[in-house]
Amino acid sequence: MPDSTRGPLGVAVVGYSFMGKAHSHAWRNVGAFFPDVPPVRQQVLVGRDDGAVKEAAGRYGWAETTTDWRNVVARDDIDVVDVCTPGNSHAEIAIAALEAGKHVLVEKPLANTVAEAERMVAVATAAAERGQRSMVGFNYRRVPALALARQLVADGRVGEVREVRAAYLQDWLTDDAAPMTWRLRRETAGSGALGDLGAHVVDQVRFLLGDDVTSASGHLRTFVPTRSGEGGPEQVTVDDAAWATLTTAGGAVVSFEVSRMAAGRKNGLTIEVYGSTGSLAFDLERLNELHVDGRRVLVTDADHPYVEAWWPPGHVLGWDSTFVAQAADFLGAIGTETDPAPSFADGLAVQRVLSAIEESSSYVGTRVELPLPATKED
Ligand code: SOE
Repeated sequence: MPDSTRGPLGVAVVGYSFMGKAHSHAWRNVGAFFPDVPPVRQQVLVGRDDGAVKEAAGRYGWAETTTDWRNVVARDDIDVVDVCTPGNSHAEIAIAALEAGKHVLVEKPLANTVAEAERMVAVATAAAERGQRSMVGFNYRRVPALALARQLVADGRVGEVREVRAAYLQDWLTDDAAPMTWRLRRETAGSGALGDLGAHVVDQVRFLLGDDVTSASGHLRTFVPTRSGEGGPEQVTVDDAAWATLTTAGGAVVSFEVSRMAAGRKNGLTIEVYGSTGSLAFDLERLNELHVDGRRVLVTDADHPYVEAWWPPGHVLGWDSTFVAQAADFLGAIGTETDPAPSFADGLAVQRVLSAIEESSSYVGTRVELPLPATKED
C-alpha cells in the first residue's frame, strides 16, 4: 500500500488526450478548492508519443513524462495511477497498478467487456484488503444538480419512482464525412455510443435511484457503416446510436437513448425522473439547474452538494468542475481510508447492463416485425 504519510501523493496519469487533459486539470486544481483532502504531486504524464506528451505535460503542469506506463506503476514515488486511455487498455493498466500497490482511478467505462470488468473487480477487492482505493470515473455523479437529485429521490421527494427518461445525445458523427477514429473500432472502444455515452446513463440511473437494473431490451444501429481511415475506407464496427427499455429492481421502467448523430445536440445528457408524488429533470447543457416538479432550481447555494467548495450563489460551475470534485472524492477516500464510489463493482454493474442491451439487440424474438403496407412493397 502506498505510504501517504510521506507527504503529497505522487500521481501519474496515463493518457493525455481529452480525458487526460480533463483529469490533469483536476489534479492541478483539486487542492485549491478542496483543501481538506490529501495533497498531490503532479509527477508523471504518460503517452505513447514522446514529443506530444512532453508538450502536453508542459501545458498541464506535470513534472515529467514517459512513454512506458509499466515503468510508472512500478515506481515507489507514485501513489496514484489514473487511467485515461481508450477502454481496451483499462484492465491491463489498472490491474498492474493495483498489483503494484497503487490507488487506481479509471475513466469510464470501466472496461470494454464484462469479463475484463470482472477481473478488475477481483483484483480491486483484494487490493482494498491492503488499503488500496479504486474508483471508476463516472464524473457526472459530481454535478451538484445530480447529487441533489439523488438526495431528493432518497428523501422520498418524488415518492415511488415509476419512470425514468434518459438520453445522452451528441452530434459529432452526424456528417458521413467525419473520419475514422479509435472510438469507431470495437477492438479499441468495445462499443460505440452505447459504452461511451450509455455508460453514463446507466450509472446515473443506478446513482439517482439507488437501484439496480434487472432487464434490458435494446436496439443498436450503425447509420454510417464505413468511414475514411488513414488507409482508405474502413468498416465501422460499433454502434452510432442505441435505444433500450430497462427495468429496475424497484419497479421503475427506464427509457434509454444514446446517439452521436443527434444533429444540434452537443453534449445533451438529459434525465427525467417521474415518481408518485413528483418529478425531477436535468440537462447537462444547463448543468447548474435542476427542475423539481417543473420548477427551476439554480443549484448554486452553499448547502447544495459540492457548491461550498466553489463560489457564492449564482456563480455557476462548468463541466470541468466535475473532474475536480471527482479527484477530491477519490483523495478524500484515500485520506479517510474508506472505499470511494463508484467502485469497480459499480463499473461492472454498468458493463453488465451495456452487454445485456447489446445482446438483446441481436434477438429478433423481442421485436415484432411489421410488414410494410402493400402499397409500399410494390
Ligand atoms: C464523448 O464525446 C465524451 O467525451 C465521453 O467520452 C465523455 O465520457 C463525456 O463526459 C463527454 O463526451
